[in-house]
Amino acid sequence: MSYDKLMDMILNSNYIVVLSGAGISTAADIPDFRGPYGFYNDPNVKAESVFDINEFKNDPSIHAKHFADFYAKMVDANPTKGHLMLKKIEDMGKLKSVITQNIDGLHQKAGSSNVIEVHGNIREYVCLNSPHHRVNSKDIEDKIKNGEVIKCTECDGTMKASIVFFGEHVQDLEKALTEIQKADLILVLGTSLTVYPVAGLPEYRKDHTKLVIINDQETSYDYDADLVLRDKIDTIVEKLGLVK
Ligand code: CNA
Repeated sequence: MSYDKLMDMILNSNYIVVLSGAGISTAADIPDFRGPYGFYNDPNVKAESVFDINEFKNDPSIHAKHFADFYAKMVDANPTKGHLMLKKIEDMGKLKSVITQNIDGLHQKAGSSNVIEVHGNIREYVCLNSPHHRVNSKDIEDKIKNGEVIKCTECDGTMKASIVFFGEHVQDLEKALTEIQKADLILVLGTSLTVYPVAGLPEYRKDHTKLVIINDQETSYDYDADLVLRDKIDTIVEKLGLVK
């Protein structure tokens, strides 16, 4: 019944905007943060500090050590059925943009054309001394996968992946907000909606805009949604039948 309702909502919309999180990529074997098998539930990792900019400046080796495996998983992953379904909805002329908190690049790998990466991405490393000192991650991949701290070849500063750490500003927030305000349907997929300011973006939607939340755990915005599907994303894909 809810799946039929979701399908109707998709078919009756003309400007769908997606807000995605780590949960859309768990089926590609990339752990999320707050799900039951997430990074935050790993007793061997002090997860909060691994992605904290002040901790990183203090001692980048802790981040480098823990990021190695995570990076390898992301860079070698293929898009999930969830990513492919979104591309399909774009091809139907319905979906106009994907705002993602993810850094793994899988929406682009699936072919989505308008992806707003509010938490950055892993494609480049940037020097802490100068935003102009950049290197393509592919060129230093062995070092990243070995858990080494990356040093800038221009000034010997410390480099970090161009992802947004806790304590840093999110990227393209204005662009994301503009999309939210253009939307007639917002699909939120695989995010715990706990990381701000991105979690609050759907609150800025227009009065007529419908909100759907698809997540296997409860979120604090469920009360505000027109439809909540507390399922695995793969289950939704299967029920909608848009991707085999
Ligand atoms: P989160 O806080 O870990 O939440 C993910 C949510 O998805 C949880 O509520 C899970 O229960 C749910 N979930 C997991 N798998 C599925 C599934 N198959 N179907 C349905 N629901 C599922 O992650 P958020 O994205 O909300 O938090 C934002 C952080 C996480 C951003 O800064 C990201 O950069 C960061 N992150 C990104 C990746 C990635 O790029 N793949 C991976 C891990 C963390």
